[in-house]
Amino acid sequence: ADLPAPAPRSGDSATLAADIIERLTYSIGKDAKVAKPHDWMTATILVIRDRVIDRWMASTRKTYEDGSKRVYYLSLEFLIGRLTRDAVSNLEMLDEVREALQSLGVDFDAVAALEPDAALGNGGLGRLAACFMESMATVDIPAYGYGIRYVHGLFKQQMSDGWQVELPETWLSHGNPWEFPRRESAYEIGFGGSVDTIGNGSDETQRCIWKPQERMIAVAYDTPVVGWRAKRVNTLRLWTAQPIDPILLDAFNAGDHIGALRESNKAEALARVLYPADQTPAGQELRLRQEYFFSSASLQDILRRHLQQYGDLRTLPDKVAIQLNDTHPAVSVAELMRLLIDVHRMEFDPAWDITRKTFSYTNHTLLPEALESWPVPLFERLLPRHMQLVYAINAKVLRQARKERGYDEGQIRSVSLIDEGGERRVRMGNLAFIGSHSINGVSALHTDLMKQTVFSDLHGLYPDRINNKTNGITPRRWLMQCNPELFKLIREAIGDDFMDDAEALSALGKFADDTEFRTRFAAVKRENKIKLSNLVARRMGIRVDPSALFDIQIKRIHEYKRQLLNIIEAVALYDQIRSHPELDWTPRVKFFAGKAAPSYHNAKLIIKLANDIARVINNDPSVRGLLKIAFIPNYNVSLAEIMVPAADLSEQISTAGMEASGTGNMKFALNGALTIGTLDGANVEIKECVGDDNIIIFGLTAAEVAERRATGHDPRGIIESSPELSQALTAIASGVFSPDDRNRYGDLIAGLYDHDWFMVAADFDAYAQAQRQVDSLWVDEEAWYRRTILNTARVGWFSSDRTIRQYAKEIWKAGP
Ligand code: DL6
Repeated sequence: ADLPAPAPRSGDSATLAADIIERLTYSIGKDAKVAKPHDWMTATILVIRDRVIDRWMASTRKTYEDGSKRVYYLSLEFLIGRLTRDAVSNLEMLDEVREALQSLGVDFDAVAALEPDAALGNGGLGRLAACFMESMATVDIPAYGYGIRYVHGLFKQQMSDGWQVELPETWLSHGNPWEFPRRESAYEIGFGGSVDTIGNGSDETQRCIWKPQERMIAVAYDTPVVGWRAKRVNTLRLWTAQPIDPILLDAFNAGDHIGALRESNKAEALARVLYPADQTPAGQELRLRQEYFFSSASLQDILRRHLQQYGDLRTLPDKVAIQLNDTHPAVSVAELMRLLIDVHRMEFDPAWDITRKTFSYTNHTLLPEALESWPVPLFERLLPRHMQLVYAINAKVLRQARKERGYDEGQIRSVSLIDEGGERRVRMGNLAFIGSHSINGVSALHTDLMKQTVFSDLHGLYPDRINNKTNGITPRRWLMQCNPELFKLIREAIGDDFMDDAEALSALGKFADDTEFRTRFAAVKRENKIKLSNLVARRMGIRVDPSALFDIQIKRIHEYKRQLLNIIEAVALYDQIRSHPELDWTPRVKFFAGKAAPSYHNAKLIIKLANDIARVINNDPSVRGLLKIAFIPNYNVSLAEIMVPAADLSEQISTAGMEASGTGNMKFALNGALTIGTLDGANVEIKECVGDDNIIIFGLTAAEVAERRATGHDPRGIIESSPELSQALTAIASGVFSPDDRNRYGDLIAGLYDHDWFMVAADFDAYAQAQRQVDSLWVDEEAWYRRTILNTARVGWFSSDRTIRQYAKEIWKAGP
């Protein structure tokens, strides 16, 4: 029967205000007179959510009706941050919501700031997934994000005497008004047990029945993701794990009260914590369980939806595209094969054909230590049926490699799904590659290196599969929302086109030579710098001068990202300022923020070093405030939203060849910062867009780094021939900055003399020189702002809308 549809909710401020009061009363049960700030936040979110729901249902209905292809983005990480401002702004209701709350005596910004950051990711990979979700809705692609609803997102970072201390993150402690539990969308997930074989055909035709020893239920929680101008609302579906039997009553009645909750605890442990490792292997059984759990739940959900609408799995690749975000969901390849063959009774070959046509895989790192692999015995114990399928797929591929390509034993070893060197391991990168029709890198350089290095033999076998999709960022969050004053200024200058097409920012180029515009651009930057200055004063008691050059490096702490290079340069500069007080030094504040993986010793030591050095330099009167250092604790998306608009200089200084893309580099350039960087990741393409005069490039190229590593280089010689560098290193190593423990940095610095794997010593002089070039550019204020305006004008191409359109057209064959 035709059921009456509710009237869409109005967005005028009077209705919004009345609805907020209604929610406060009837959903939260609070009188406005006694409502706490959190109550206002929840009521406001519920009212905004209603406006989102109207469009959400319309989007879902439309996809059913027109039979469009759906895209599924499988990612173990979604680094979302706060959602409310995003949603309100994309609904274009910011002024109305602000007004509505104001009429109730409540400040919107204060309410929005209460929302916890959803930190369900470690860094770039997770933030990219969040930008992609927003862009998929914006460019009108029917899409679902699938992941895990971690109870504890990425740990909170505190500093204790300059050392990183990790505390649990509790984003759900006040509930999450954005999400909808979907108890009906529940799937059984198995682990362990044995496989019964029926029939006696070849490996590929036998029917197998997996009898898992352990089972649990995956239950969905849905969060709507609103695209720009609310054209479409997509779904982020996160899984939580529940036991099949919440309590083992027999055990309980027998007095074993703890044992009675065994199943329940085991299930809940699975989705409890996000693995905090970034680019380092999380070699834990729980991690493999998480990967399989969310892959299986998502695939069962996808197949159910497809069957319900189309009734035939053979059309899966026509209607479904599944993107594997890195190798974390790679076990999906084996799981889809299992579901097609064992559950839906398909033969191996057609199942394999469907699998490959459905999956595509994005690689996000070339670091060998971050390429996932699992010990065969562990994989076999947890997923015995999948192990059989991995062997069957492997046999097929290796046969083809030998026969069709004449691969020799070395090449066979390299393309195999099983790493036979030492302990036998299942290679998840090879599984994702072999099971996909498209494998993409995330910047032009990274994609080339993928072809030449990790996947060279697989590329030889399947030369059409590797392609590039340079990363992007959503300009809504990373310009409109985080930098409202700059957004307003741009809009006044060039009109609204850039709001729907970031590349239209190019019209701003002509304002680079307009003195009045430059002055206003500089004034906006100054206001943003004042905000950041206030934040460091408030949180850390460090006073900084907003007219100094704000030099910012924010990202995970990793040796290849070379925060150490930046810190050593600060020490060298400190020496120079003291030795030459007569010179005209550019006042500079070096800001750092970022988390280190809890088990990553050197990364944590680098944080301590930054703090040790900051203490000495910030308190040395002979520096006269010309150099200050602030390591701001607990970096997250919300902090980035304050730091990015305040930057004059963006530090993108990774060892060339090691940063797959970077996305911070794009955010800073869009907000009018100049980049100092190596020819690494997307820096290469940023340089092409902004022009050589508007970026400061230094250091070894990826090819030169590879060459030095292959032929060996002499860091000791390099250090000894650079007085600035050797003086800085000697000071650090001898304990000048760590009088309480003079040997603290001995080993860290010795590593630079001995091998310098990350080319810190090798690039030091070039970096220091580039920094002095920055100083001299800074002096000419007009020319500086001319350059920064050109950065903003020329990086519209790095919008994730562009990236998503490329995925849609070239990989998924989906969307308008
Ligand atoms: O593609 C997103 C992002 C890149 O911008 C960074 O350059 C890259 O380091 C990061 N990769 C990872 C890999 N983690 N794992 N596995 O986070 O991806």
